[in-house]
Amino acid sequence: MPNTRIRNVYALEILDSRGNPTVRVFMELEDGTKVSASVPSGASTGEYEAVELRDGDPSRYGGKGVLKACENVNHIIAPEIIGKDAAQQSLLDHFLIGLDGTENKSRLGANAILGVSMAAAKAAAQSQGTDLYRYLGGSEARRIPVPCMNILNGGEHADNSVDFQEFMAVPHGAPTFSEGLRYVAETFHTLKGLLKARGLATSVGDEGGFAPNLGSNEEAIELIIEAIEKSGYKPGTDISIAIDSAATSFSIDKKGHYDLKWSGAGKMTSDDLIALAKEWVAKYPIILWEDPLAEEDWEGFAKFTAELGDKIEVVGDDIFVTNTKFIRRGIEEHTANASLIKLNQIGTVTETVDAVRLCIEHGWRAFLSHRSGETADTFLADFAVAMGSGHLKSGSASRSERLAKYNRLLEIEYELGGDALYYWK
Ligand code: 2PG
Ligand code: MG
Repeated sequence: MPNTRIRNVYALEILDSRGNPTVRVFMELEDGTKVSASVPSGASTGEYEAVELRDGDPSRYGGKGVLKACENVNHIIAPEIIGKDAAQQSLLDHFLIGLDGTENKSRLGANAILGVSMAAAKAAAQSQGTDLYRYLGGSEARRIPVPCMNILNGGEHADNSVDFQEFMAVPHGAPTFSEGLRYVAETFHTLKGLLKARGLATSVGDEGGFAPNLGSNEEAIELIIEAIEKSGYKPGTDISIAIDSAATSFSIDKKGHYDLKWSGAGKMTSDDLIALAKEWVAKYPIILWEDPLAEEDWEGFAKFTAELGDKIEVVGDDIFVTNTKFIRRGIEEHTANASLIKLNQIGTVTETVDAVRLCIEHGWRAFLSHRSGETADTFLADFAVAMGSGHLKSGSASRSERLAKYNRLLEIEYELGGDALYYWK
């Protein structure tokens, strides 16, 4: 048996895909295994996410430095976990939660804790000569997620006139992951041509999708449908559309009032947004809708789900923040029928696994997700296969930090050969 005890662990401040500091943790085991893990960072964050510790020192990176989080790894966490077994993931994660001692990981920082937690999983897998997806998911781990590719960006991820943050192309009709990826990558390129032909910008947003100024939010859908067709695919059969409104970013109070400020469409209530969604779902091949309403709008969310939950997947992101406490409430109140899953919203691998399991046990779906600030780390790809939850979003077909995850999934599919599974539901 390899010796998976931790010999050394330390953290380094690195930069993410937006050029903002984030944490990279290095871990070495007694058997000589060496790994590193890098932590992502969001822009449209939920209020109750685990705390991403930032230095707040305006003289460095506009206050966004993460030296404190790194010091916490080096001076508080390291001395406590050196000698512990990296292969005992949940014991280690619960030890870290206890060492932090707060409910939202605000003392040591979720960025510090998650880096250590991910590094331990990677180190234990590597030491055992096992791929990470197998180590975390066992021999059953063979379902490759459908790539929900965010080809058109708006909201806080872009500087354009589109209110909804993400318009994703979902190749659920493809026979395999690699074919699905090809379907949507081709659609991305076709969309570029369509935008160019209309004299619209083809510069990209934070997640690599195009960020043109459009006349309305609906135009985004119409353009994507045109791109799907022009690429030779059938909307609704080969490729459908998923939307992340990220509605918290345009909510103006905690009472179900919104301002679609980027497009200039103006003020709307929860009921208006629900009516709009009903109209679009009837008209367009929409398969999934994330954060159609804001994180505090539990009532609006439940209404949305009552109206549309039998037709599409309704995903809660900011409202659940990958936290079993909020997901459990959502299950009881029929708030949605799926939860977005982001490792750094909750801050340890074990708690993220718990959130996925809770969803699946209650007939909900778990939608695995990157953050808008990413690194080249491919942990998410292996994690999504390990969880077998059937779909993931990792941005568009541009920007290497996005493609790194899709490319890792290609590798996993290749390695699994005929054993790989690919289906939407
Ligand atoms: C989201 C995410 C990822 P951010 O809202 O789902 O796409 O964005 O990381 O900015 O929260
Ligand atoms: Mg979201």
